[in-house]
Amino acid sequence: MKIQEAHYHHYWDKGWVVIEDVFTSDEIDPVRELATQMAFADLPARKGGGVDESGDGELAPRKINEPFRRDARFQKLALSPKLRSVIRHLMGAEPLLVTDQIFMKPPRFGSPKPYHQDNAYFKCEPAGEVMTVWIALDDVDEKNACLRYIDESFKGPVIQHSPVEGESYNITPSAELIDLSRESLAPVRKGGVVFHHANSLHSSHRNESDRWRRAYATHWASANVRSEGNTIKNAYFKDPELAGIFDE
Ligand SMILES: O=C(O)CCC(=O)C(=O)O
Repeated sequence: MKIQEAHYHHYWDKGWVVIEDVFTSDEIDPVRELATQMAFADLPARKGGGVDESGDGELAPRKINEPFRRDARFQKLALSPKLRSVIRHLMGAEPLLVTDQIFMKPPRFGSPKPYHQDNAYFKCEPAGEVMTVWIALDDVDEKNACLRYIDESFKGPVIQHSPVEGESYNITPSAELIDLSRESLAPVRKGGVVFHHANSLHSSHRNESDRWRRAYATHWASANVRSEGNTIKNAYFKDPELAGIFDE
């Protein structure tokens, strides 16, 4: 897998880039099946944590935290040499895995993710060596809630975010700080990957289609990165229990 100059320039001009066909269906399918099984297990017990509820009480999976800790199939995909080679090129440093999540939006479900910068949560410096790598497990377009970016927003600092009313797990900047005239959509096919800078403002809408929208998001930093909170202290690459996986 070789990245092109155009990918590199798009990333450093806009703060994000889509690269198609990083993974084949044979590589994605086992991970997608497993993620879906895990997402439906114990759904009622997980209410209030990564589960969406419709007005009439129907439950749907929304998020799985830290799947990498739970199964070798996630480890294989996240640590695949071809993926790490792209991240290394874009970031200009050796990428180390910090954490991961599965984001799920079943058909006609999937609560919106409000605009945010990942670094408002991570509080890492230098931000240019922190990246989110979002692996599409389905074909994703505008109808089934592709990612949306504010172009060039990564060129500024982390702006003030406040909790969203009734959604304490979401923080977002006030509306006047989000220049929607600079919004771009990032559709991507299954097996493609969206890469974004930690300071890029991004969001996604509800899934309005009758298709699934699943993604495996991995978060990376270089060895130079420090965090104000526990992001780096708790990173996978620092965890002695996972050391054997990274040594392989
Ligand atoms: O999948 C989504 O809708 C949100 C993803 C996101 O915010 C992220 O990966 O940083």
